[in-house]
Amino acid sequence: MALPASGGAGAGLSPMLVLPLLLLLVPGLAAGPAGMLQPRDTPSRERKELSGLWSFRADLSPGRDAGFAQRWYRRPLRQTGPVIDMPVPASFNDITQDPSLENYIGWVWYEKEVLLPLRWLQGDPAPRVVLRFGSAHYYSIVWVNGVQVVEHEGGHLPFEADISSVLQGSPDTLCRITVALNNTLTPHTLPPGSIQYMADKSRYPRNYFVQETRFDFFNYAGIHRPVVLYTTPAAYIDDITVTTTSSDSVAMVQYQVSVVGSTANSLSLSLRDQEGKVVATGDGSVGELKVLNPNLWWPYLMHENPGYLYSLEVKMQAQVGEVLLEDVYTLPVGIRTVHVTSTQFLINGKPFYFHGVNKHEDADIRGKGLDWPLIVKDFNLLRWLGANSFRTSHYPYAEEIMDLCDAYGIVVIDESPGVGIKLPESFGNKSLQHHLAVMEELVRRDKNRPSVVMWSVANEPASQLPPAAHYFKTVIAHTKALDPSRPVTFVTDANYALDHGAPYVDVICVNSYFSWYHDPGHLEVIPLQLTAQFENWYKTYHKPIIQSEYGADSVPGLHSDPPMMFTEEYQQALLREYHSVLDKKRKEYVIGELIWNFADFMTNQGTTRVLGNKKGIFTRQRQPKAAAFVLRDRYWRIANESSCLPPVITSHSFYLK
Ligand code: BDP
Repeated sequence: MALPASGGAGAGLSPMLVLPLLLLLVPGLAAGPAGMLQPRDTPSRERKELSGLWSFRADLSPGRDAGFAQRWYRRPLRQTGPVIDMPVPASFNDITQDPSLENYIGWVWYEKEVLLPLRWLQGDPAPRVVLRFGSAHYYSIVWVNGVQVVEHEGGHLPFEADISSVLQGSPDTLCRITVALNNTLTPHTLPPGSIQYMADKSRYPRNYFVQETRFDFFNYAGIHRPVVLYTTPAAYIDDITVTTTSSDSVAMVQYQVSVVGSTANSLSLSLRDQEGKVVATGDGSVGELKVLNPNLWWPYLMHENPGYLYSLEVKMQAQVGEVLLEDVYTLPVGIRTVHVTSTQFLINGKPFYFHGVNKHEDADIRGKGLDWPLIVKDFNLLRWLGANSFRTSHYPYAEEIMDLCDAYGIVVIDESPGVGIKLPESFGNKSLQHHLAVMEELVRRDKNRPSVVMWSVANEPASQLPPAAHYFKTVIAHTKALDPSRPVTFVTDANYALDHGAPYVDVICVNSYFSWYHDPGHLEVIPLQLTAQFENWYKTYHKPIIQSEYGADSVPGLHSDPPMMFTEEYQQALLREYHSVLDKKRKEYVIGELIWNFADFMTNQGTTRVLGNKKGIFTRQRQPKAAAFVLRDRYWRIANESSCLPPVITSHSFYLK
C-alpha cells in the first residue's frame, strides 16, 4: 500500500471536504440518550468479541472519497480493491512499514465478517443484537450487511447500534461489519485541530496539507478498543444509575433503573457482598438500599482492603405479547463519598492526598490500541510506585482500565478529550455544543464508578481568552447537572489573574514547568516560583489546589553531574525541588501532585521531541528511570504518613491484592 509520494501527511483534497457532504448523503442514526451499560455475560445476555484481524484499506483517492462514491460498504471490501490485515484493537499508524500510513489523514475502511449463532436470530420475540465499539478514532460510520447502522463523532468513548432488524432481514447468519473511519481534526472536534494547506507551489507539492494539532501526543487512529456483539432480550434493562451516601454504620445506595421494550412487570434488585451474601434488596425503578456496617470503597494505600466492590444484581421481568421476558444485569458498586472543602479533598470523610501520575494510552506498535499485558503491567507499576491516583490525561481511557481502577482502589480524575482548545473559533457555539454532548457520553459511561472522584472537562485551554468564561461556565454547569455527586474541574496553565474558567471549578488544577519551559536549566528558581504559584491561586480562589502536571524530559542513560537538562539527574533534581515546596503546601491547601508523565509517549515530530515526549519516569517500554525511584520513596512515605492504618505499610505486603 502506498500513498501519493507528494504527501508526507496527506495529499489531494481535504478529507474534511468529504465529511459534510457525506453527512448530507447518509444521515445516520444519531447516538441517542440511551444507556451505555458495559456489555456483560449474564443469564439473559451473551457477548461475542470481535478482536483479531480485520480487513483494511486506506482510501488513497485524491479526495479520499472513493469509498463513498463506489459504495465499498455494499460488497465485501476485498472485492472493491486490495486489502491488508489490520489488528483490532490497535492504531493503524505503526503497523506497517509504510511511512505514509503512519501520517495518513482521511478515511480508512475496516471490515469484519462473522457468523452468528442461529439462536441470536430466532425466537418470538428474537433477542436484540447490539454492535458496540469501545472506541474508534475519530469519526465513524458503520454498516452491517451494507445497511448503515450508526455514525459517531469522537475517539475515546463507546457507541453502539441495535442491529437486530438488519440481521433478521438477512438470508443467512453472516454479519458483515464495515467501518469508515476519519481521523481529521477540525476547530470544532474534540480535541480540536486544523488542516493547514500549503499553497506555495515552490515549496510543496500540489494540494498539499498537513494536520495541525495543539496538543502534545501523536494523533493515533484506528479501532482502538474492543468491538463486541452482544444480545439482550427484546425488552431489556437500558441503564442503571447508582449513587451512595454513608454514615458510620449505615450506607444508602440510591438507584434508578430504566427499561426499554415494554413496561416492566417487575424489577427487583439485590446487593451482594464479596462473599456472595445478599446484604440489601429492593424493587421498582427508583429507590434506596440500606446497607448496615458497609465495607466502604477505599483508595489504594488508605485501607488494608482497598477497592471493595459489591455486586448489584438487577432483574427485570416484562410481558411482551404472550411471552414473559427476563433480563438480568450485574453492576459492580463501591460505596464511598466525596466532598471538597476550601482546603481538603475528602473521601469517606477522610482527607485524601493525590500522589499519582498522568498517563497516556500509548505504546510501541499498537499506539493507542487496548492491550491487556500493557494494562496489567501499568497497574503493577502504579502499585510498585505507591501511586494512589491518576488523571486520564487527555481523554477518557478504556473501560477495561477503569474497571481495574475500581477494583484496585486507584482514584481517577476522569478527563474529557478537551485538550488543545486554543483557537478562538474553538470556543464558539458549535464547539460548545459538541463539548456538552461529549460530557454527556462520558458521564453516562463512568457515572457508576467509585474510582472516579472528579471530572476534568479540559486540559490547558486558552482560558485567558474572554469567551472562555461563558464556555467553561456552561460546560461545568452542564457536567454538574448531569452528575451532582462529583466535583468538576479543568486543568489550567493560565495566569491566576487572567484565567476566565477558574471561577467555576471546585478544585484548582495547575500545570507548571518551572526550570524547564521557563528558565530552562535554573533549578534554583523553583522554590520561589512554585510557592508564588500556589499562594496566588489560593488567595484568589480559596479552593484546594492540585499540581496537576510538572516534570522534565530525560533520555534514559544520559547522565551529568551537576545535573543538566535531559539527563536522568536533572529530572530527579527538578522533582526534588518541586517536592520541597509541595511538602510545605500540602500541610495547607495543596491536595495532590501528579507527575508528568508516567511513561514516555509518542508525539508529532518536532525539534523539541526525540522520538516523542521523554518526561516519563518510566520509558515507553515501562522500565524505570532514576526519577521513578525518587517518586517511589516519596509516595510510600506520604502513604505511611497519611494512611489511617496503623504502622508502616510496606510495598511488599501491600501492593498486590
Ligand atoms: C503540558 C501538556 C502536556 C504536555 C506537556 C509537555 O498538558 O500534554 O505533554 O506539557 O510539554 O503543557 O511535556
